[in-house]
Parts: sequence; structure tokens; C-alpha cells
Amino acid sequence: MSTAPRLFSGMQPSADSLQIGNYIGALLQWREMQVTNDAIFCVVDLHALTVPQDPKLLAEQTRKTAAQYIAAGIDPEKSILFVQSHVPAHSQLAWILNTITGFGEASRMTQFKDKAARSGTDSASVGLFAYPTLMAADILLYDTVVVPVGDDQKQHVELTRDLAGRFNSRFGETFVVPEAVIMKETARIYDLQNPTAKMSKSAASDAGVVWMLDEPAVTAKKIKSAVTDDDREIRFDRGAKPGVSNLLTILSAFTDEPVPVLEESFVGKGYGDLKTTVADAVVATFEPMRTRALELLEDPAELDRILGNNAERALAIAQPKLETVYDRVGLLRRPRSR
Ligand code: ATP
Ligand code: LTN
Repeated sequence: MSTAPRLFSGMQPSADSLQIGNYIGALLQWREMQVTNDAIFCVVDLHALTVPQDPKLLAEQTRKTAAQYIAAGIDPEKSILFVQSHVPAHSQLAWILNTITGFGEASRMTQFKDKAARSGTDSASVGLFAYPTLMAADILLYDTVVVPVGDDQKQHVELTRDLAGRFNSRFGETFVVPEAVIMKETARIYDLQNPTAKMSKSAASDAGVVWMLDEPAVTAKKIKSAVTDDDREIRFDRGAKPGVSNLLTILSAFTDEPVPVLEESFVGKGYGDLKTTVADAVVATFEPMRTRALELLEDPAELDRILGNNAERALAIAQPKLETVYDRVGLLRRPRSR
């Protein structure tokens, strides 16, 4: 038995490729945290269904997302890396949690309010409304202690903590109350063409999005076309110089050099030098990852074997927890036929 703290995190398979923000804001940190934690990483395909997806694409996007986790250094032997829908206990526990979640409480979730406002509240689904209780199920099934997420998910982890406490006091000690570990704000990456908007997998235009699976020449071209400003100074100033600041953040993440050291090294140099340096650093890291991901995708049977084994490992933890929950709330156990 491992005594390292249990960690759980996930990402939606909402595109073919992950973007540089997913890498810097999530994968890079997951890779470091898997060393000292008993980590579980999930491709949350059920969550992706909360907004319309193309059924012809979703399964492939799920495979591709898993391949990119591995290519970026998530170790499916040490950590558990699995697909959410392969472990039915997630939907089953989510239902139970729905029954102890207040309608008003769920209505206060800002991600729901934002996403519903974007699609028009009437066309938002009940699934989108219940997104946070499915996320709570993901976390609580595994006795998770540590939940690394971006700032935007903090409210969902707070809800998860409230639900765990509520369940425990109504039905007896069952769940571990988890802690959010908020990823560094300095790891937030912005769109290269619109450097005040967060870079996102589902951006309307992909001109300012750097994909892990882009060909190196495309990546370099996008970075060299990044929007900057009319000034000439290479200095971090998020308000006055969002484009240059974004490039410095990216370079800092890929080289492990603090931003002030980078600023110093660019004294007397121009934006062209900065962009070339960033493009080289990103390509040097992403090219081998892209190659590895494509290799994994060329052998779907091997990838499926990995995902199948890992789903079994997840199931072995989740199923007994679900059974305890069913007992605690008073569901009749299914008689086993002999
Ligand atoms: P979507 O557009 O489908 O919402 P997304 O690219 O915004 O996708 P998510 O799937 O919501 O990404 O998030 C996955 C992880 O990547 C989260 O941990 C999130 O904090 C991180 N992440 C996403 N975009 C960025 C970004 N621009 N900068 C830093 N981290 C990011
Ligand atoms: N909602 C998260 C993805 C997610 C998650 C989780 C993160 C689903 N289930 C459990 C941590 C723990 C997101 O959009 N980044």
C-alpha cells in the first residue's frame, strides 16, 4: 500500500490535440506531482458530453488525449491513467450526490452560469448543470486528498468538500474531504493572436493556439506571428504588454528560467529574437512528445491495452467505495444468482 497522498485530476477530450496552456497549466505540473503522490489522471469523456460533441469524433479525441498524457510524461505504470466512462461508478455516485445537492447550491456555480449564458440558458443541458456533482464523484470515489486544478475549478472543489462533509454527517464517515491545489496563476497562457483571452482548446479561431500535435513548422510560424505591441522593450507587464508577457511566460515554462532572468538576457534584443527563442524552445520540447503520441496512436491495440489495464486498477478502488455508499444510503443489494 502506498502511503503517498492520493491525487486526482482530469481534462476533457474536447479537441484532437491539447494546447500549450493545457501542457503548462496542467500536464507539466501533473508530471512533477506524480512523483510524490499516488496519482490518478482521468480523461473525462462524460464531462465532455455536457456540451454537444460530434459522436464520430469523440472516441478518437479520447484516445488522442490519453496518448498525449503519456507522451507528456504521465507514467501509466506508476500513476493510474484511465477514461472516465470505463468506470461506471462515476455516473452512479454522481446520481447519489445529485440527491444531496441543493438546486440553489448548484445554481450558484459560476462555470454553469458562464457556459449557459454563452449557449442561451434554455439550450443548456441538465448534464451541464450537473457537471460539478460528476466532478465531485470523480474525486470522492478514490479517497482523494489532493486535487490540482486551475483557479476556475476551485468552486467545484469547494462544492465537493461540502458534499463530502454532508454525506459523512448524514450517513456516517465515508468520504475523505479533499483539498484543491490551485495551479500557479503564472502558468496561465493566453491566445497568441488575442493575448488578453485565455488560450483554449475550443477557441473560435486556432490561429493563436499552439497545439501539441501541430507540425513543428506550424508551431514555429504561429509563435513568430504572435501579436506583440509597437514598443521595442522586452519586459513582463501583463497590463501594458500582454503579448510580450505571454511569450515570456511560455519561455519561462519551457526553459525553467525565471522571467526576470529572461528579461535580463534580452536586453538590447528585439521581438524577433524573443519569438525565435520561444519557437525553438517549444519545438524542442513538443517535437519528441508529438512523435511519441503519434507512435502510440499508430498502435491503437497497445494503447487500448494500457487503458484497459488502468481502468481495472481504477475500478478496483472505485467499486468498493460505491458499494459502501449504496449500503449507507439504504439501497438493496442485488441478490447474486447462484
Ligand atoms: P475547453 O476549451 O474545452 O474548455 P481548455 O483548453 O480551456 O478546454 P480544459 O479542458 O478546461 O481546457 O482544462 C484542462 C486543464 O488545462 C485545466 O487544468 C486548465 O486549468 C488547464 N488550462 C487550460 N487552458 C489553459 C491556459 N490557457 N493556461 C493555463 N492552463 C490552462
Ligand atoms: N472540470 C475540470 C476537469 C475535471 C476534473 C475532475 C479536475 C473533471 N473531473 C476531477 C480535477 C478533478 C476542468 O475543466 N479542468
